[in-house]
Amino acid sequence: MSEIESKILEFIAADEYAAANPEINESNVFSVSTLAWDWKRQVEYKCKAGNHARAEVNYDMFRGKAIHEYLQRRFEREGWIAEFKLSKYLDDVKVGDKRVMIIGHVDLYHPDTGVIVELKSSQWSDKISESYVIQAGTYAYILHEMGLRVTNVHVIKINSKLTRYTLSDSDVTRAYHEIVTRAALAADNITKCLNSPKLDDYANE
Ligand SMILES: [Mn+2]
Repeated sequence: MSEIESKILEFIAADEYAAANPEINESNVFSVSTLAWDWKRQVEYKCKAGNHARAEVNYDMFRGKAIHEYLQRRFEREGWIAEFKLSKYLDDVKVGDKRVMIIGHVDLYHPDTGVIVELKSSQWSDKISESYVIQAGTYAYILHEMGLRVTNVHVIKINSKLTRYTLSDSDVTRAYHEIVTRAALAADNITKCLNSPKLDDYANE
């Protein structure tokens, strides 16, 4: 393999997220997007060793990253903030004796107008799924709680056509409460598995 091929593969496979957010490796730090997708996935990440192996070229993931970065770069020229990082401790949710922190990155946020955009690009459906609404709604809830302006919250699905869903206030509240519920379920299961000597058994539950 030539040097240039190695470099391209290395760039495609790079886990920039974990490099930029090392706290995600802590047992009590959960990702909003993972919880929104499936809280059991969050338990697996914390409880199952060696689950991070990926295919040499995960094309779907690369395609998603490329679409996000292209659009974010264009929006940034117009005053939007890309990958706006947020985090929040959940006082009543613990792994062992450590409070759980949820972290996330808003794809696009415009601080002057208060608009939030969550971009989605998976190809299997045009549908705006409930998990996308839960993710975007949680971001909106936390930004608002931080005292930042939040007016409109959109999920935009990019396929051969664009599909938009704009969240209602009740979507936002419901989303946040759903994430806290899921974080609590994940935390209980993670606490159990970390206290269990038989970590491998957990995968079959
Ligand atoms: Mn996104």
